Amino acid sequence: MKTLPLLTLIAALSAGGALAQQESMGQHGMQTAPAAGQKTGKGTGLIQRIDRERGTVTIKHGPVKGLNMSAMTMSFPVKDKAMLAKLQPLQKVEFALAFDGKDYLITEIK
Ligand SMILES: [Cu+2]
Repeated sequence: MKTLPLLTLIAALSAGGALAQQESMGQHGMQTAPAAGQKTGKGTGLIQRIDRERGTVTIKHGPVKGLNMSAMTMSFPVKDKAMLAKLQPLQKVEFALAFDGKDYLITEIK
């Protein structure tokens, strides 16, 4: 039975290989497909307040198409605090909004 350890090793290696392949495919799928329930929309509005520390911006916005949101004033977190650098209160902006089923996130604002 000298060959048994070798066969066991080959079996383990090929099983590990198949697993690694599955994992990389799974990661690939996660990167390309949007998260379940993810929706996006675009809106325009007027900036009311900017919180550079928290990374949020309060916008008096019109209806947001794609997200079923009517006109209102609300605060949104931004994807990257650096996005707030050039914004000023009372500035008119266009923004892209993502909703993951729970939270809103501004992914683009100008
Ligand atoms: Cu709103």
